[in-house]
Amino acid sequence: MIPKTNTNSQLITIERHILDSERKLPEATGDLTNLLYDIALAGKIITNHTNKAGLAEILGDTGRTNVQGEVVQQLDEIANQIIFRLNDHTGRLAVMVSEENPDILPIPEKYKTGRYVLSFDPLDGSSNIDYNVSIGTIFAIHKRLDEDDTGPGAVEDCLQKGRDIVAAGYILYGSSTMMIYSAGAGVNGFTLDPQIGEFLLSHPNIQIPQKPKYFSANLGYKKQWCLGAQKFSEWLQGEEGGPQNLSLRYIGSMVADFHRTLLSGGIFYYPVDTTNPDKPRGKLRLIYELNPLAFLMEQAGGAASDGEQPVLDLKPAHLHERAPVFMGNKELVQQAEKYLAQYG
Ligand code: AHM
Ligand code: MG
Repeated sequence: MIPKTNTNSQLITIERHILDSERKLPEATGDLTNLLYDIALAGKIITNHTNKAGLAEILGDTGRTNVQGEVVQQLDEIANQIIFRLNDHTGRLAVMVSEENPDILPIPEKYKTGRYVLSFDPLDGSSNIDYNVSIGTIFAIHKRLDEDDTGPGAVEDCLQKGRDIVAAGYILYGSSTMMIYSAGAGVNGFTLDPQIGEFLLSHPNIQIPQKPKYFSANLGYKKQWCLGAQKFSEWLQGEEGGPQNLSLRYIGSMVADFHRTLLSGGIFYYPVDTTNPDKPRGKLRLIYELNPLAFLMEQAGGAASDGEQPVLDLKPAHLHERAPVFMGNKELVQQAEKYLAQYG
């Protein structure tokens, strides 16, 4: 007997979706498709590890030995290595760069290099791991600056603007694992079915809802923020004619706060802490965190700004550059820019 299903809904795996999108591009070589698929695979392997994160062996400090006398690794280091090792030998990448490493990650000499550059934060929100709160992997893909170059990639290849991203996305390890990505033609979301080990299309063509529902920021630091960000927060809470009905949500994992903002509408922001001279440009990292998510937000009809200009137009001067961020519904981001311009 044929099982009762909604015959209008197709089951589309991420592999099929990526392949179908590629077929629409006559110049595509398949490299980007395979690269995205390898990232999805990394997400499945990391899911396996995060699901076991409550077990002592994984939660121990790096360098400590467990009862078997093995050196224990932290989950963010494990995720970092999984992504690197899945991608170092495929011939698709010229170079990689990770939030976990101070310098670029060259492709080992024994392997061929390729046309693409992969930037990633292997496990964003890692301070939340011990509390069983959602964390995620964030990534962006650029073409190398000189596509005909067959030598190793260089730091300049990694210092490109977000505006030149070819594809970006994140994998969210939450109550289920989801992968959200865009290759420049809209944003699509896939949920991992753990029984069959496949990401299935669950959120086609994501657009940020017009009516914002939540705002999201660490208001615990409000007094340390610049006056513009403080005034903007008060406006969000209904002062000076601001919205009367926005709810506050803050997880402290940017990838999870972003995901909720994308699906529900609203704004996520992380301004500059004026009392922290070590971080004059805020906390979040432009290359690994802000650019990929800003790319998705713009693709979904929203906006992302550092308070003055679109995040995607910022040119990183160094690999671990930070920037303040305001991302979500366009009119809320514009309002943030207005307050920052007015009060500084
Ligand atoms: P991480 O890369 O060390 O995990 O730090 C980044 C995280 C973001 O996910 C999150 O938005 C932010 O730090 C939270 O910071 P805070 O605790 O200052 O609110
Ligand atoms: Mg991070």
